[in-house]
Amino acid sequence: MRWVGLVLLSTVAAADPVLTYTFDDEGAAEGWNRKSNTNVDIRPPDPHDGAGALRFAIDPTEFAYGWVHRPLPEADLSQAEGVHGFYRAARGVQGRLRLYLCLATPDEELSYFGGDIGERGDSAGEWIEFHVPLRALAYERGPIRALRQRPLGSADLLQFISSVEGRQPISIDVDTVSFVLAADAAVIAKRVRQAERERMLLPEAERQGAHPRLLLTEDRLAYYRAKAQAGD
Ligand SMILES: [Ca+2]
Repeated sequence: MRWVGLVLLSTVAAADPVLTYTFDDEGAAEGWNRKSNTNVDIRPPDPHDGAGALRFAIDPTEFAYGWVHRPLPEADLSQAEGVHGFYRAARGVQGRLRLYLCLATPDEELSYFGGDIGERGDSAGEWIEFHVPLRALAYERGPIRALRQRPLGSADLLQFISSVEGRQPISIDVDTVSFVLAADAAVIAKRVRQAERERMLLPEAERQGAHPRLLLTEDRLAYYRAKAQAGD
């Protein structure tokens, strides 16, 4: 029984995120590098939590995308299951928000592993919870071809990148970004999927995203309503 107790304690301890960016400290913008057409601000109104959030504003005049990134801190991320957080974009703003881990190799180019956070149009000015499993990050380029080939370290980067549709500058807020362990990731992922389904069930007039959605025929609508009620 003692062994079981130790396992349970270990499970409880695992409930804390490995690492969290709250963006609440005065110096929270430091360390975030940005593309030339992207600006960073950590004091947008109404952060998701605490005193600040990370706002990055992209001017699409020259490039139809922008990004911010920063080196990872010295932390053991070997047990991290995914990246959890919240994002927000103004109503009517379309485009795809993505997350990258950029792995450094001395004297070589970075290796990029990317995955979707979500459609900005889904936000419509509200905070949207996201979870990107690390196993869902796909290799794009660079000498390191597998994310778990070596431990993540402080030479590696966490990057947020977004495309911009149209010619008007846009801004995106992210807040409370954590590397989470498997015990939390399962609960979070279920909650995020539930919220996605609820957004799909919104009447057409309330939907903001321009991306192709499920064709909600009557039988599919019934299926997704049943799934939403089941909490799956
Ligand atoms: Ca915050």
